[in-house]
Amino acid sequence: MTMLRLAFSLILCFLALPCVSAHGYLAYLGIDDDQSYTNYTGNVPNADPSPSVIRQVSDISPVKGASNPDLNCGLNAQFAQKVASANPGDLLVFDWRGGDNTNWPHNTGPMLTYMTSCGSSDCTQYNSSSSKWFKIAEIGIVTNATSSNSPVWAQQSVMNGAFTNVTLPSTLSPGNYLIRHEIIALHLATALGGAEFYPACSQVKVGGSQTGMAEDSEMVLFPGAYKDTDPGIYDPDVRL
Ligand SMILES: *[C@@H]1O[C@H](CO)[C@@H](O)[C@H](O)[C@H]1NC(C)=O
Ligand SMILES: *[C@@H]1O[C@H](CO)[C@@H](O)[C@H](O)[C@H]1NC(C)=O
Ligand SMILES: *[C@@H]1O[C@H](CO)[C@@H](O)[C@H](O)[C@H]1NC(C)=O
Ligand SMILES: [Cu+2]
Repeated sequence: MTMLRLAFSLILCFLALPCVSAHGYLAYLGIDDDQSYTNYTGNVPNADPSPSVIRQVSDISPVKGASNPDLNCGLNAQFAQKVASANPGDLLVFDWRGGDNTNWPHNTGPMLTYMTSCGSSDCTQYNSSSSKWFKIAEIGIVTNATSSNSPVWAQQSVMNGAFTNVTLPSTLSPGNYLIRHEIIALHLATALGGAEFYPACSQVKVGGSQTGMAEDSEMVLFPGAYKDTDPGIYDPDVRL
């Protein structure tokens, strides 16, 4: 960025709204099973909660610091009252928005999806702070997120207003699960501790009769999975 553009965006920052609300949250979760589509509404952070399948967070701001307990399910995440239904192989449709309900404001960094079992309970009172999570999807730099077809972070398409789609593993065992979808925004990751983590947890009951489950050695804790010094979390040369 040239000095002129830098100065200009700093001025815009002082004058314009987008700078104060340049964070966001998971506004909706869609589940597409090929026969029918259900769109579950999340709660605006810190608003009066309505029954939802998405755990409400207290602010649109990011979680900062890889050892922050809020890395688990987002800032001060609360239990949600409802549970979504899904089956192995269903499409999960994550709909992230900026705090003012406009497009997601960031375009730099990966997106990851983890799951954990709530055991025999239905997740509505399940505290996942010491849960073991397994990863079902991750996406970083892609070549088809924009019409130009040049390599960009997949997160660019979220900034452009697209959903982020993830397929539930086709072999997943039935049961009660939390799905933790996470955007990591790296635009400030040139400084140690600068990465912005946006985890969001949704409560689902998976049906079917599959038997697939992750091995213990494939599971991680949140916090625990990342370190502030990891190459993908602290990146002086991050591709902006
Ligand atoms: C869910 O519904 C809202 C309101 O109609 C819509 O704006 C949003 O795009 C939908 N999201 C998904 C993931 O289907
Ligand atoms: C889960 O447990 C942690 C650690 O005790 C606590 O800080 C957090 O508030 C609990 N979460 C909920 C939603 O009760
Ligand atoms: C994600 O899935 C939804 C619902 O099936 C679909 O409308 C949308 O086009 C998909 N988006 C992408 C980027 O594949
Ligand atoms: Cu932000």
